[in-house]
This record gives sequence, C-alpha cells and structure tokens, in this order.
Amino acid sequence: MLITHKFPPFERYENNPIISRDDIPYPCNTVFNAAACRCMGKYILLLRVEDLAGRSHLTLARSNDGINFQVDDRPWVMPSEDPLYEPYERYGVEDPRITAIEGAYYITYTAFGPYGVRVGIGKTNDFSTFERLCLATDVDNKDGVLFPEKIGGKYVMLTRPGGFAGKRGDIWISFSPDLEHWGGSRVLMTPSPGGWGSQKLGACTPPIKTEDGWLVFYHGVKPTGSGRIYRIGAMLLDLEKPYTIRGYTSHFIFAPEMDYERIGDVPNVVFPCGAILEEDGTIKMYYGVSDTAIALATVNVQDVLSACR
Ligand code: BMA
Repeated sequence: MLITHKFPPFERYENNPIISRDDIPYPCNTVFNAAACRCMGKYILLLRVEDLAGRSHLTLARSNDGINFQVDDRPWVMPSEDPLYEPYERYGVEDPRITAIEGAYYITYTAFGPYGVRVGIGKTNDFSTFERLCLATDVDNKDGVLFPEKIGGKYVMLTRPGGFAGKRGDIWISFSPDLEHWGGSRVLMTPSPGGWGSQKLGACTPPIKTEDGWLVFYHGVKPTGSGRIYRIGAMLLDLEKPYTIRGYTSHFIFAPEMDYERIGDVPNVVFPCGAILEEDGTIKMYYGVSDTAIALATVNVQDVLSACR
C-alpha cells in the first residue's frame, strides 16, 4: 500500500541547535536529550550532559522565551553515591523526562550501571532540590515516561523493556499506587517488521492531554547498513483507558534531515525528551540531535492530532 499522507508541518528553529557544548559553562563532551517543562513563569530544560569520561549527568537550563537558555554552572543530578542507587547509576544518569503531577515535578531518567539500565524516578517542587524516590524497574528497561494525572486512582508510566543487543524493544504501560510498586503491565505498541521503527520503539515525551486522547511522541529505530536511524511518530491513547491506542501516525512524522541531525557522535538521531503545549496550540518539541546538541522544532497540536486519526 502506498502511503500518501503528508508530514505535519514541523518548523525547525532557524538558529538550531539551541544548546551545544559551547553553552555549557564547564568542560564536557556533549549535551543532548533534554527534558522540558514550564515552572514559575520560566521554561526549564534538564539537559543530559556527557562528561569527558563519557558518562552522563543532568544539568538545568532556564529561559524566559523557550529559545534562549542560560545553563547552570554546575550539574544538578550526578550519579548517586548512596549505596541503594550507586551500583545502578555508576555509568551515568541519562535521558530525563519531566512530568508535572498535582503541583510537583517528577523526573524519570535512565540509570545506567554494570547490570544494565533501569528507570529511576525523582522529584522536585522548585528545581532547587532534587529528591530520589526509587528505581522503578529492574534491568533492562528505559524510556520511562509518566502521565501527568493519575488514571483510575493510579500513576501510569510507559517504559521500554528490552531492545538491547539488537533485540526487539516494545513500549509497555504499567500502573502504580505510589510510584514505586508497578504492575498491571501490558504491551502497548510493538515494532513493525521492515518498517521505520522495525528494531525498537520507545516513548519520548510525557503525554499531553488533548480532546482526542493522550498525545505521545515516540521514537522508532531502524537498523541500516550504515547504522541506526532514530525517527519520530505520534500516538493517541484513550484518556480513561490509556492502554488503548486511539490512533497513531501511519508513518514517521519527524526525521533527521539537517546536517546537525545527521552528523555528530551518533549520526542520524532525533530524540525528543520534552514537549511543551502553548496556549495557542503550538507544541515546542525539544530534541537531542546526533547525541551532540539540543534543537527545537514547533508544530501545531491540531496538525499532529489529524495525522494520528
Ligand atoms: C538510545 C539512547 C539515547 C540516544 C540514542 C542514540 O539508546 O541511549 O540516549 O540518543 O540511543 O544514540
């Protein structure tokens, strides 16, 4: 079948990338894959910064306009030295997502250590202090993304178990009474053989509530003769039964095209971890490019919803 739908019109910010290594006030290798939210009138990005040893930590950046960011002069979340966490974060903390729930900000991140990757959850009220809550999964699980509301009295999270060493990786959904104990897990979306996300999929951005359902951007990975390509699709989940997919884009809707998306430490990667819906219906999507910098693209939410229908 020939797919004839058009891409929803994403517009890349003309001066992309908006943050790169030169903007980090201390020595590092790269900065990429940033979580995003609004807090007390400011735009906040939580940056994944890879240090010169090759391990990642998280650093805050703040902005009044969502484009020009001031990066803190020191890391905010380093791999933990607490014996409860240290063995699982020894190689770094990566790929954060921020979800505001009932007035607090919850941060999911990938804890990376000698046993593999796990999903960690932390909390802040003001982006001053950071409190670790738990490691919510065992290995090999990552791409943890929390919903902004409890549904049926439970917290809801998407994760991606598997997908390592060339194996398939699917998006799963799980439920919890307290953010620490997760269950009721079901598979939500699986890679389609031969397609743009044929090897693995993972949730990218925390669900945005719309009249048509929870809107989630997700990535799909396709292996090729010259390495993997990371591209982006969108799906809509039922507001009350979020394990039910109401719609999804029949093809990827955003992909590496510009030089800064194609060239870097890991080429051909676009990897959003944050999306902010503005009052006028514009979504600001913050995405890592080639594991080397952070870029911004905007799209109208209605255009993405129609592409999902
Ligand atoms: C994924 C994650 C991302 C990264 C991507 C491309 O597995 O580790 O942080 O951007 O690979 O290297």
